[in-house]
Amino acid sequence: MIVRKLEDIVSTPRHVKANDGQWESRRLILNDDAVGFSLHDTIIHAGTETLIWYKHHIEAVYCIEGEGEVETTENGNIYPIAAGSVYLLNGNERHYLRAKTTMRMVCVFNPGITGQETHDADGAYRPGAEFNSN
Ligand code: 9YT
Repeated sequence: MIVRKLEDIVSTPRHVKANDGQWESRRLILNDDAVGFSLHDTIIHAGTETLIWYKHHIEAVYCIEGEGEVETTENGNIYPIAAGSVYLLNGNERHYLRAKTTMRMVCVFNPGITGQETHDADGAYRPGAEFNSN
């Protein structure tokens, strides 16, 4: 069994900040824990917009604080998100995430991410270590 505390992750290499400063992600469970997913406690800073496109991962995002919205770019649909809302990117949807207030999200990625990823120019994370093993 593994037990970790958020306070033990803050300001370590498991605490990753977006290149453009929109979010910071505290990565509680990572790919090298070998359980098939990663689990992050993520802060989205108020007033920010992030273009995200996880082409290689499924992500579930459970908002526990704050409010904002997600816009899927293929159709312009807008989904208001507030504490208690979950969204699941089960179609690798390209989307904007906009935080009206500071949002706190519990994020689950399948496959798990390796730990140091920040978004590339498309808003994607590269495929995880499981794709690079041979
Ligand atoms: C909600 C979302 O996707 N935010 C971007 C950061 C990412 N979820 C992460 O690595 O924690």
